[in-house]
Amino acid sequence: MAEARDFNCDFENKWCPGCGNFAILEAMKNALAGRGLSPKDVLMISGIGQAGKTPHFLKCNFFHGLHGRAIPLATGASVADSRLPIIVSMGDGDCYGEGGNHFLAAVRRNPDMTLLIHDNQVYGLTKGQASPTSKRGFVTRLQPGGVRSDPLNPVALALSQGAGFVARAYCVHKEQLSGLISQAMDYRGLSIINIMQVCVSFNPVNTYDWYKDRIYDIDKKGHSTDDFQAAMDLAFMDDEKIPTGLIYKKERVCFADRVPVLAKGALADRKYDSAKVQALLDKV
Ligand SMILES: Cc1ncc(C[n+]2csc(CCOP(=O)(O)OP(=O)(O)O)c2C)c(N)n1
Ligand SMILES: [Mg+2]
Repeated sequence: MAEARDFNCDFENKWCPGCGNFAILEAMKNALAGRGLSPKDVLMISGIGQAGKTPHFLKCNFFHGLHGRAIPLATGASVADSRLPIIVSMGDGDCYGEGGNHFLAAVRRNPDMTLLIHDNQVYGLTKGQASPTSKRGFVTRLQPGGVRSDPLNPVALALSQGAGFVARAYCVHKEQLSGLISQAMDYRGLSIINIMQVCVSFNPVNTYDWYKDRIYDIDKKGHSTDDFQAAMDLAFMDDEKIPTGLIYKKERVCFADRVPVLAKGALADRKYDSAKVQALLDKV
């Protein structure tokens, strides 16, 4: 029987005390153990940032890639071996800024992976610059007059582009989050969970106190996850009330089913025929 502590890793953790990432990590371990998985059964992929360090602190197979580039790495891995569940951990900057175009491509392709975005609305690792999800007026040392752009709305963006599994979560509500992670892993295709994450060092606005009276669970309000219009309404939160839970779910064709050659099974199991490859190269 798998337990959350099987995923503990003794790599020294330098996240700030009180960081919302600790709760996200715990929710991940609970979700994985709850599914009876062991560390060798999971592949985690991340980019750069504090969120990108998550796989260092979780015992599993992992690849820590370049800033913004976790999604293409994960897509490649899913093509090579579609049997391994893939979890991608990215920060808001990593996913929607540096990796924004990869995010869009992934929504269109629908590769089978669970994408967790640790959305603290700031560039944490590099000490507090504005990110694409920072609110207008958010003051940082680099933006002393406040951010002038409007924030990106990741949930609305994912929905509008046809994503088939879109959820919003809050780091403190670990039980809801681990349940969502597990549901996301059941979904065949790209499952996106935008996790509202507190950054105790560089986001003095969106604190634990700030979230306390704003966050609410949509499951308790009888939301239908197949209602696109209702999902869009939930996407456009106004900061006074922040709905969390599974916002939208529909079946879509997975990337592996769009590429005929992948129907023959995992590439990792295929025999490599050097003569065929050479013959192909000789034609060039
Ligand atoms: C191509 C590239 N640009 C910029 C950087 C510098 N950099 C490293 S992490 C980071 C921001 C990370 O912010 P986010 O993705 O929100 O993660 P967080 O640290 O907040 O978890 C930046 C700009 C980099 N490493 N590579
Ligand atoms: Mg961030």
